[in-house]
Amino acid sequence: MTYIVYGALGSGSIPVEAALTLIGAPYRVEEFVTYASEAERARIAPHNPMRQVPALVTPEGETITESAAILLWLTERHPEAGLAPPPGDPRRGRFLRWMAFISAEIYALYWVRDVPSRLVGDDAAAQTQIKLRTQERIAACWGVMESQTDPGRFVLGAELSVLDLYMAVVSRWRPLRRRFHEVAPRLGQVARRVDALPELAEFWARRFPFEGDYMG
Ligand SMILES: N[C@@H](CCC(=O)N[C@@H](CS)C(=O)NCC(=O)O)C(=O)O
Repeated sequence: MTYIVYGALGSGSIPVEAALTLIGAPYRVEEFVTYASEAERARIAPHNPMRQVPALVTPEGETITESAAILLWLTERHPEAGLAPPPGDPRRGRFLRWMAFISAEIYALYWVRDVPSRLVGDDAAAQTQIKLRTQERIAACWGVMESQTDPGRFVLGAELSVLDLYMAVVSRWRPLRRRFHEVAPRLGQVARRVDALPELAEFWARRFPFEGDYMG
């Protein structure tokens, strides 16, 4: 019954690993630092042809890719953990909306941002523009989410869900948290609460420590 997570420190596997930690399910991580090198991307290709982390191998041996799909699947498999409003719950639409939004509108931009030459080749000026414009787009998306949600203790209200884990991790990437707090102050408060969850303290310290320039 052990899950395998293909992941990397500080990457999109972190919300998946955090969810498994809260669920209390046994899992092990196989490290593929795909954002760091072509060699690592080649190494993960047999598991995920998109050459990305995260991927999850279920206890039945199925491999699931796409962070949002993995998180949703885990909430369905482990409803007792209460990490998502169930189908029929009035919060369900909002939950699905923002899970898809973070995945499609924000996370997807990092494929370009991390390696701008993928779209513009060796043109250094164009690469700089891509970095700047994706950064602005990401900040604008967080601003949209801020304006369209009414967070309480967590994004959907009183209860923690995988949406909070997803947002807390992705908002630590560029343009980094300081900017995130500027454009999304209420969501920023939620992110701070997720950072401070006692049940994840050891996990954060090990897999995504609060050091370096994450605040920006
Ligand atoms: N749509 C994917 C995106 C995954 C992704 O971009 N992962 C990054 C690490 S955070 C990666 O592996 N990047 C290497 C690459 O795209 O070449 C998901 O949501 O899981």
